[in-house]
Amino acid sequence: MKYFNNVGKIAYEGAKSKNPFAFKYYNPEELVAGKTMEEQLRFSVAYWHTFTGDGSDPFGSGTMLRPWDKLTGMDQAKARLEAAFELFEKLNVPFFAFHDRDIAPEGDTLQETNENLDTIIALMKEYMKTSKTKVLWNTVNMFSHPRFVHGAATTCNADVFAYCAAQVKKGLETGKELGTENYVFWGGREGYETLLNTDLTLELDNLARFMHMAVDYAKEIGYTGQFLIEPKPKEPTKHQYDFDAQTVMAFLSKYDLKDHFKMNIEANHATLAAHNFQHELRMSRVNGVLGSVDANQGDTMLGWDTDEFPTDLYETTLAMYEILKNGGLGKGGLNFDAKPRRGSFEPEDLFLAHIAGMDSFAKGLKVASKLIEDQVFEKIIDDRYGSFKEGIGLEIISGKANFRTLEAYALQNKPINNKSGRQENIKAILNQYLLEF
Ligand code: XLS
Ligand code: CA
Ligand code: CA
Repeated sequence: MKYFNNVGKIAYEGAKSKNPFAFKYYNPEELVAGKTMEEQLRFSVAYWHTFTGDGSDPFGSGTMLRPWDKLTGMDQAKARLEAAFELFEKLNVPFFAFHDRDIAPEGDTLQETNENLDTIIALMKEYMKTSKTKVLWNTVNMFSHPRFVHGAATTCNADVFAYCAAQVKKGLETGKELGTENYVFWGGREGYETLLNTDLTLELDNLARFMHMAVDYAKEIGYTGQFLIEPKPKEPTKHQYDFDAQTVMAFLSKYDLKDHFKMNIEANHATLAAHNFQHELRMSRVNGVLGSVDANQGDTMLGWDTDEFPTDLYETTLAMYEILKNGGLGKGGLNFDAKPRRGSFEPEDLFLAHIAGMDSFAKGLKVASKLIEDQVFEKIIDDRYGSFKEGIGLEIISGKANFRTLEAYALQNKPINNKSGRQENIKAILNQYLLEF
C-alpha cells in the first residue's frame, strides 16, 4: 500500500458521520429489496478517468497529482495497476472497467502494442487472484489515435477497418482471459461530420459487418461476456451513429443483431441526446435490453460530456427505480464513468468522488425500493389507464375493435371527459419519499 497513504479502508459509518472518508449510506452488506447493497449496485471504477485522466481541457494542461506520473511507458502502466488494486481494496468495490489503451501504452507496431498488453494482463491476473475486484467490462480505444480520424469500423479506409478488427479481436481474447462480465462497444468516432463526403449506407453496413464479425469471433473462442452498445448522440463526431437507445435498437433490428446486444446507458449521454437518464433506462428496460449503466451526470448549462460524479439524488433514485423494475442489471453494473473536476486534483479526491457517487446511488436504491414496495407510481399509472380495462378500451386492447366499431362508438358517445394528470402532486409525493427514506 503505497500510493494512497493518507487514506485507509473506507467503512460504512452511517448518515450522522462527519468523516469524509466514510460511507454515509452505502452499507455493502445491508439488505435492500432482497439482495445486499453490494449485489444490487455492482459498483465499478473506470480505469481511464481514475488512473489515466490528467485533468487537461481544451484550454489548459493537466492538473491531477498522481504518484505514478513520475514514471513513463510500461513502468508507469505497472505502477498504475498497482495503485488501481490499492484503490479498489480501500474502496471495497467489486468491479472495474477499462479500455485496452488505458492499461498499456501503444508500441511502435501492433505486435509490440499487443505484447505490452499481454504483460499487463498477466500482471492483472496475478492481482485478481488475491483481490475480490473483477472486470465489469473491457473495451478498446478506437478513437484517440490519429489513425481513427475518419472513423473506426465506419472509416473510409479499409486498412483502418482491418486494424480495428485486429484490435477488437484482441479485446475479446482479453475479455476471455480475464473473465470480464461484459464487452462494451462505444462508437467513439463512428459518426460523420458532413454528408457531402459520406457514404452513409456503406458506413452503416460496415458497422453491422464489424459487429457480426465480433459476435462470430466471441462464439468461436467461447467468450461468454454480454455484448453492450453504449449510445451517445454527439462528441467526438457531430452526429454519432449510436445516437440513443431507440436508434441503436433500430440498427440492431435492421441488421439482425438484436439477439446479441444490450445497452450500456450513460446518464450524461442521455442528457446530450435531449432525453433524461430515466428515459433511456426506461426505453431500454421495456424493450428488454437494459444491460449496464455508466453512472455519472452532466451539467444542464453545458452542452458537452462533463462526466461528473453522480450526486443528484432525484436522478439516482429514478435510475434505481428503473433498475429494480428491470430485476437488477444481471451481468451489468454501475460503472462510474466520471472524473473529479479539474480543480479537485489531489489523489484523495479520487476517493471522495467515489464515496459521493456510491452514497448517492445507495440512497437512490433505498428510496426507489420503498417507492416500489408501496407501489406509488404503479397505482397512479394503473388508475390513469383504467379506461383500457373495460368497455371500449378493453375491446381495443383485446384486438376486437376496428375503425368501423370505433366510429360507431364515437358517434353515439357522450362528451369526452379527461382527468387531471396531477404531475405536481406526483412530484411532491416523490419528494416526500426522498426526504423520508
Ligand atoms: C465516452 C464514453 C466512453 C465509453 C467507453 O464518452 O463514455 O468512455 O464509456 O469507451
Ligand atoms: Ca461511458
Ligand atoms: Ca461520457
